[in-house]
Amino acid sequence: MAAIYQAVLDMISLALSLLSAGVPAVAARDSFYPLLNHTTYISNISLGTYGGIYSAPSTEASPPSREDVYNYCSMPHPRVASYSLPPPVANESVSARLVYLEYLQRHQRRTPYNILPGGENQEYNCDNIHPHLYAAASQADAAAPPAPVYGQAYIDPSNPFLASYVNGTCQYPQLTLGGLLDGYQHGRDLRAVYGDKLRLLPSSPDDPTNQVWLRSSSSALTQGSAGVVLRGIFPDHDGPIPLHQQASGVDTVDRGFPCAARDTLLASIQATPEWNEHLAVTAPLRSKLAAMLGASSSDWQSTFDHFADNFQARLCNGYALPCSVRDAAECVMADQANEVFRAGDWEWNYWWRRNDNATRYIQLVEGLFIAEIVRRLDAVDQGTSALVYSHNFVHDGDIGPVLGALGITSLRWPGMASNVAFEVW
Ligand SMILES: *[C@@H]1O[C@H](CO)[C@@H](O)[C@H](O)[C@H]1NC(C)=O
Ligand SMILES: *[C@@H]1O[C@H](CO)[C@@H](O)[C@H](O)[C@H]1NC(C)=O
Ligand SMILES: *[C@@H]1O[C@H](CO)[C@@H](O)[C@H](O)[C@H]1NC(C)=O
Ligand SMILES: *[C@@H]1O[C@H](CO)[C@@H](O)[C@H](O)[C@H]1NC(C)=O
Ligand SMILES: CC(=O)N[C@H]1CO[C@H](CO)[C@@H](O)[C@@H]1O
Repeated sequence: MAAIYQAVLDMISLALSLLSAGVPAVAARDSFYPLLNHTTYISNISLGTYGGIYSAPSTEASPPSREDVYNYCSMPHPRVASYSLPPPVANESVSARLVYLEYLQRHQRRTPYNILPGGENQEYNCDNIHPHLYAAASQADAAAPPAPVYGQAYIDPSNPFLASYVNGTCQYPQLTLGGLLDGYQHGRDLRAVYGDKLRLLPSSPDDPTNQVWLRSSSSALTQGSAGVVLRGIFPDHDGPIPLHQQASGVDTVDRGFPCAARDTLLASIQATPEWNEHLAVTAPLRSKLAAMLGASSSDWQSTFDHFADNFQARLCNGYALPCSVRDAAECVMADQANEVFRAGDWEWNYWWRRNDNATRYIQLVEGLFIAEIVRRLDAVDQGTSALVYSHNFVHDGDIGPVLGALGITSLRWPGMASNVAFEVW
């Protein structure tokens, strides 16, 4: 048992090394972990994106980036070219076989959650992707096979809210074509590593022997990502695949369950002198963006979540940074966006690593989900489980606390498709 846990710990450190950031300008592997423990990281304009990539083509898969580069739009994932065996396996000092993979990933890239309160100066177009939604009787021979309907988003020109919203053919958020193509590549790469090379994955998710467990949050975004990633993993599989979801009112991922203690603790975390210092050093930036984009409400001003989300969604899908709707000459500059992203990184590190109550906060937000993972690992250890592969399609708000729990040195905002692979050898 101890040996297995040691192997799990080894693999956790491998997974962490696969996950995060690098900076060509700063010495490669050190820059994986920016000095996020001080607000000078936010205010120091010369840091730019700290080596991070914030762009991706709109209608093609993201080009693969180096495994140690923080690519917000498409985070590095296991690939045959960069995968390394655990050191004692690689140097043959132990003879071991991979017996279990627990894989977590954030969904792929998408449109924003947060539309600028003053309106958007561009349309979002999602005509090139069809989010399918239909129900079918579980008996294949039932008398009522459904038509494969899909969601075609639009806004009626007479809708009075259009003037201060965003025109186009998307839902917010939704998977984009670029995200779909990235997801397919992600799945193909996992098949190449964990199927072809390490011979762990079965060829089909149909599991009379209960070898495969697939789960998503109750969001269309994670479900759409699952469909395309799983096609990459199971290219020859025909027919439907069960994607497990807990009831959304009590889901243990994506903050699905109500928890007053969690909300109270977050309020106290966001009232400390350090938190207030980060608001003070960003006051000039926040007030410029508020005036330009009509974003002065506390939703937009109390954290960098909304600005970062809005800018990332544009840059990760081939659009430009926003301009004021009233004055087309007044636009968000790259330096401003970079400061927003650095502030976002600082906040994620503060929430999940640095604040005095981070451990308690992780327990309240993610403890139930982490316990589910630990129970699966225990069952594998005790030989009471037939599972060989579990894949969870979740959110940044799940990956962040898991990485905090694992003790990541410093935590940048977990980008699109950021992932953790727990391997049991
Ligand atoms: C931040 O971390 C660095 C490196 O560990 C350390 O030298 C520095 O004192 C820390 N700063 C603060 C404000 O804790
Ligand atoms: C800003 O970052 C640069 C490295 O890019 C560093 O040399 C400089 O000392 C930093 N300035 C401050 C005020 O921290
Ligand atoms: C193999 O690698 C492990 C882990 O790095 C190390 O502890 C061990 O000494 C190595 N064994 C040999 C024979 O090189
Ligand atoms: C919204 O987009 C549609 C389709 O491109 C266009 O016909 C319409 O004029 C646009 N409406 C506004 C208010 O921009
Ligand atoms: C709600 C809670 O647990 N608050 C604690 C956060 O950390 C500070 C400093 O360690 C404690 O004093 C609080 O009680």
